[in-house]
Amino acid sequence: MTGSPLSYLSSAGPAAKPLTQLAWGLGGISIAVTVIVTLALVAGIWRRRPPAPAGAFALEPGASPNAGLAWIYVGLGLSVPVLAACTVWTLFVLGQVMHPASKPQLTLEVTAHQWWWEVRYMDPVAGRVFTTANEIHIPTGQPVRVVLSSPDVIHSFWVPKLAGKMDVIPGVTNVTWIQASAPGRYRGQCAEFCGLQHARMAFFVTAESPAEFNAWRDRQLAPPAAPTDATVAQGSELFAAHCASCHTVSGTPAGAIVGPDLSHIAGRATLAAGTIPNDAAHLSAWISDPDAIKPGVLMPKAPLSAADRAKVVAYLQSLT
Ligand code: HEC
Ligand SMILES: [Cu+2]
Repeated sequence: MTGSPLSYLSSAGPAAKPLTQLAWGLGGISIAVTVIVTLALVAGIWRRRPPAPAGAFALEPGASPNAGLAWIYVGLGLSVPVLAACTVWTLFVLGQVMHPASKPQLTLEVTAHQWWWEVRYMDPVAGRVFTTANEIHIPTGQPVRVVLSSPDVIHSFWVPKLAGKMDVIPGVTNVTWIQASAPGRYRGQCAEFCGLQHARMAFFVTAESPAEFNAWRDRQLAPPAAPTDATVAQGSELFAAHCASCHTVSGTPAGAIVGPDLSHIAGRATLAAGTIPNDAAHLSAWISDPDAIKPGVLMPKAPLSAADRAKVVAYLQSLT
């Protein structure tokens, strides 16, 4: 249960750990309360009043109509301090996860779109800023600042193992942070209903050692190699004609930002916000009819023959 990717009952970093402890604590208290109340109820049913003599008033002789009131004071005396402690604990946890222990060195601008995630890696040097989608890489052991915005509707950024939810609201910039203590691939999910494909708006955070992260970042910064193979070259021309109105491939004239940046699409494990694996067969199926895979998706079918589609797929697979 705690091992499943979206379980918040286990955590992998300091932004999520206090929340995990709170979830176990409040869960445990709720279960204890339910058990105590149930036992008291069963005991009450078990210890019936002695039957009243025939024709007598239903109250036991000599019983006060307020009998039992003392138990209400016992109940209040037990539950008020526990509820007050839960409130204080919750406020304390909110304070703990508000800010990381050290100032983040890395800032990501994450834009939630219907139904995918645009991720921009910020850098003080303008030439070292780049954009990717749906698969976020971060270095382990340090906080990463995440600045959230949305051009369409309300979404919510949630990586349960790394941090609590943060809403992404049009016209508002919300800021959160994530941190992974250990390398791994952590699943994220849009956590605010945002339309037809809300369920297929997942993403991944890959945490790797700072050295591996820097190597990944350098690969993202370099434009993909120019086609050397004839099929790939034809694929790039077809891409320019049919796809460049929405997608960017760095180092080429394709520079539109309606859909995800595809500069290094071959380096991603999944397509369309974690919906399908990234391989030749799924790429081809996606291009031929995205709506069949993700109904309502904002990418149209490409009017390409099977042969041309294979060339476009070869081109996309060359974008490492
Ligand atoms: C009208 C704009 C538009 C056009 C034209 C378009 N796309 Fe897309 N594309 C999108 C959008 C929007 C998405 C995101 C879909 C989603 O996941 O909800 C997308 C997603 C993708 C993805 C998945 C990317 C990822 O990061 O998972 C691939 C691959 C892709 N498109 C390839 C193509 C190819 C190849 C063409 C040309 C044959 C093309 N697209 C034409 C808008 C477009
Ligand atoms: Cu959503």
